[in-house]
Amino acid sequence: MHIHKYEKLWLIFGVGSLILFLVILAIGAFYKEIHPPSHMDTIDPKNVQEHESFKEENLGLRQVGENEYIVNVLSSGFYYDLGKDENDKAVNTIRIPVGAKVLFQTTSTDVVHGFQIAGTNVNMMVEPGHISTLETVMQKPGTYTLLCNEYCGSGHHYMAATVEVFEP
Ligand SMILES: [Cu+2]
Repeated sequence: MHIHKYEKLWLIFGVGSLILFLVILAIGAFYKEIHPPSHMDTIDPKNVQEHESFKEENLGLRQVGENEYIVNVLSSGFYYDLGKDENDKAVNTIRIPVGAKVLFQTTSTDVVHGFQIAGTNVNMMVEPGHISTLETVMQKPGTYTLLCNEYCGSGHHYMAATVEVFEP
């Protein structure tokens, strides 16, 4: 069968761009580990304390294995509740050793918020009634900002916390 030269070029271009698209998708999914956040678990947004993970004493950073951590966070206007320290002060900085496996769990008690740790692959939408979870490995040491990237009201720009990834 004879295919015209231009038709051949278009076919190569079409198939080539499809392959390029799939390669970019695969790099994002498997190498950079960017996945859509899970919204499988539901919760009553007016009574989040009823859920084990969001009881006051379970908020913030907890070590659950040799190099494994869970971070439970309540997102609400305009503040990330990371629990309290030993002096009963609200925690605004969490420190995680580099290379640690961390499971972030968060939910909202009011409106939709964002949960992004700038410079990492942690980026979730936080919806009232749903528990957003994301597991990641903190790869690079540094000081990162956890911030809200969904406009949630007049104090939106105050909604931030700090994540320090340190060399143990
Ligand atoms: Cu916001």
